[in-house]
Amino acid sequence: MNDDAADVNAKLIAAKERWAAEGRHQSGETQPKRRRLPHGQHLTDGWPVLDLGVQPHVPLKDWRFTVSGLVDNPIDWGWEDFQAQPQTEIVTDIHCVTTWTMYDSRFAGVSARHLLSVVKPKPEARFLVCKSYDSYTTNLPLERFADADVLIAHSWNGKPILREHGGPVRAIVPKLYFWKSAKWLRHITFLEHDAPGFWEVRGYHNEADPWKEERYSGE
Ligand SMILES: Nc1nc2c(c(=O)[nH]1)N[C@H]1C(S)=C(S)[C@@H](COP(=O)(O)O)O[C@H]1N2
Ligand SMILES: [Mo]
Repeated sequence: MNDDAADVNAKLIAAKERWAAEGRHQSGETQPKRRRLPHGQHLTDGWPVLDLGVQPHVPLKDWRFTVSGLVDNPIDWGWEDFQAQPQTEIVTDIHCVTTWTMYDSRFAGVSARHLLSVVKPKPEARFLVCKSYDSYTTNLPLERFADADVLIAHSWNGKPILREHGGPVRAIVPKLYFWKSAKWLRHITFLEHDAPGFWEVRGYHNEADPWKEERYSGE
């Protein structure tokens, strides 16, 4: 090495020594970053439609939403009662057990938290079942339903949710596989004991957390 090269080399080593002291390139994250796409999922272009072969037609004038079971204040809302509640918007990714994931959907409606503040579940209420106009059911622990991002939704990306996607009103439970989000929502009942729903008694996982790949109950 000639003198010039030795000089450059020494400067480089000194610089690296300084970076080491400064902790350069250290991200500062104490945990690996969570990926956005859960394992086993792929991004979908459109929004697929999944149902039991029936897409109930519920005119707004006939629409009812009732809550009963272990609550202090059971409700029976028509469309205007529902619209008169405080409105909430969320932007969320949704994950279907059939492996599609859709990013950044904007849903509007009444938050589960607001609904809970109206119906006031009794202390012994620990679970609930959503029942739909097509007779579909799905069950949730009360603590999952009480998450800040759970909605009784009427709009998607600024427009009424189409009938094929569960309009006029469907549940949105963003943190769980999408079968936990009942379309054509008609009724919620609060219970002391868990009561597995349509897919939950047909081999789907009771908890349905996509980040744990809780797809089927046999796993
Ligand atoms: N009432 C009702 N809700 C339902 C279903 C259904 O058949 N009936 N299917 C579930 C399943 S398996 C999925 S994946 C999503 C599909 O919603 P989408 O058709 O809007 O994509 O709705 C869920 N909610
Ligand atoms: Mo599904």
